[in-house]
Amino acid sequence: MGEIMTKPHILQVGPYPAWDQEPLDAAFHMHRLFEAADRDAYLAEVGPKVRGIATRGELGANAAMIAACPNLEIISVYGVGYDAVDLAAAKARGIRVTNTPDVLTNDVADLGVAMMLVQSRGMIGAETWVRDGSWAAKGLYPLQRRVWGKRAGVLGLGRIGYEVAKRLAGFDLEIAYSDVGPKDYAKDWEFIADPVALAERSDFLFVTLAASAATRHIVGAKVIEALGPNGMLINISRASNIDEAALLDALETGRLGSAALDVFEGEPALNPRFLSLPNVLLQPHHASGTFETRQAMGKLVRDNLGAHFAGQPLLTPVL
Ligand code: 8YV
Repeated sequence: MGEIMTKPHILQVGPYPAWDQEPLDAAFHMHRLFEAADRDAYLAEVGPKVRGIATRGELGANAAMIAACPNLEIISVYGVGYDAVDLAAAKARGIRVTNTPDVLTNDVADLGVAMMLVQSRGMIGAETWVRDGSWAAKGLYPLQRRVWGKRAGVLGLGRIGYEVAKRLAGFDLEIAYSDVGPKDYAKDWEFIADPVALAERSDFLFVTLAASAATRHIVGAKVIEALGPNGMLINISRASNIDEAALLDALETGRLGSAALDVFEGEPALNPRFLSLPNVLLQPHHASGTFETRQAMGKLVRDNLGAHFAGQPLLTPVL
């Protein structure tokens, strides 16, 4: 060996924890787009050197970013969702794309189920009731809604949807799911092809679909109203799967009972109408946000980049 390797130049779209940043800085020339005052000027300057993009699920890599990097070979996504990557642009140029599946599945499922429990039992309000002295001053906290034994619908029975359903089975929920077709690994659960029919028979509807142009607003006014005034919508996928305007209208008018949401259109800014609703539980896109999972995600991002530049097979390729 003994040859001096030139470190590949990587465009970094968003921040990573120090435990990822340090090894990335050691192995590659990292160019931090998110720190640039003028992103277009920065892209024009570093783009020609860039052979890899390291991004986050929600940030992706758009056509302009890909076009600004004429020598781009690989896009490594920190996240299972790659809907924010312009796959057509990548494919047209033979650019490889990787994501971080599997390592986050259980945490995302945990958070979805936790949101259902917290919201159904009114735990955020109950905590405030204790902290602000209402318990002593006003007495008993209002009664809440039971979870166990109810009917849950899982929209999208992929890796995350499957883990959600498995957990719900532990709460003796009656489970049904929608997907492109029945799954052989879901024999105990009812398959209902039509999302409106799924929502109609469900008390809790979990949205666990990989987002794409085909699933955009798949949860529209009809699904939301079928879920109804006693129903709860839980979204741990992407905001684009839900017609957010229809959701806000239904929550404001009581045509939908409640929602527990980890993702929002235009996040981290969100529609201020959400903030004045008493019947929503809001989370900051944090379903994969544990030390353990984020460490595994960061390692996969690095290992995919490392494998690519070493001429080895990618660990978790999308393209
Ligand atoms: C991450 C995600 O929060 O996996 C995904 O697709 O959206 C989340 O796990 C995100 O990608 C981290 O930036």
